[in-house]
Amino acid sequence: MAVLNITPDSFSDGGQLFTQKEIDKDKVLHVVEAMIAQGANIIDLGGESTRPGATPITVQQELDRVIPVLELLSKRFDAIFSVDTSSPEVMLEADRAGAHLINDVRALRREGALDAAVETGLPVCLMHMQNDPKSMQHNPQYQDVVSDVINFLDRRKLQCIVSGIPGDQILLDPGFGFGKTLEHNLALFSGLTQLAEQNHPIVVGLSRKSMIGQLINTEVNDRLIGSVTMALLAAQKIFSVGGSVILRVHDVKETKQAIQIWQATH
Ligand code: 8Y7
Repeated sequence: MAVLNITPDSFSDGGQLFTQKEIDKDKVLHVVEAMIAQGANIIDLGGESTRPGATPITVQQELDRVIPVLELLSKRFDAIFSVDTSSPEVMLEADRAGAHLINDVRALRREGALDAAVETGLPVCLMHMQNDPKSMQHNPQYQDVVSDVINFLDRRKLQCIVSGIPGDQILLDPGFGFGKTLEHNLALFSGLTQLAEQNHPIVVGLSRKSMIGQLINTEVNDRLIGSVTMALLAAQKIFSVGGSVILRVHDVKETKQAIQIWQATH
């Protein structure tokens, strides 16, 4: 799963698809074509930055950013398009514009989001986040981070099933970096095997995140090797218990190469 930020302010690649304040459609087409050529199966489009402390945008701004780009891409490319959103309006419009998956960092907790997701009939990725992007990194606390996260995802999953989303259309994600200290993130990383034993595909987003920066003391522009290494280790952990994994990454080519080497030698 390749990250495509349609935002002027994302922490890892903010604004690279913008010329002045306008989205550069030729650039988007070019970037996505390359992602697919390099081996991405899923393109995850997001219009709202969820970096720690990010200012929220209006639903209209999010629609204006995401929907035209999604329409353009889904007509042009035969890939799976995922929409990274928590807004019910965006879910419904994204479905009409050709989305195949809803990726919600708030696990469909925003008012109307669960109903909207049900209405689209699309598969959903439920991610764990403690509090919201504005406050999540202010002293996050857990009793036992692995079981707290698994219990949260289990409750959200049951809500989805009760509301009419089939269990086999639900993906789970521990939400690395979303309301977690380094210790929490590392515990969750070890706990990926337990999460995978829930028998849902696991989405893992570690790419360029600050936990990698903390482990190897590098800024965001120097986290490629760390990101690829962690993605590979996460995939191996999940595979070791027979689970399936989707790696959400910025660096498609490099991650794919690492996975290919593993597959060829496995
Ligand atoms: C994740 C995510 C982000 C993640 C899923 C970033 C939208 C921050 N992280 N979605 N989104 N999982 N499912 O660093 O870890 O890309 S935004």
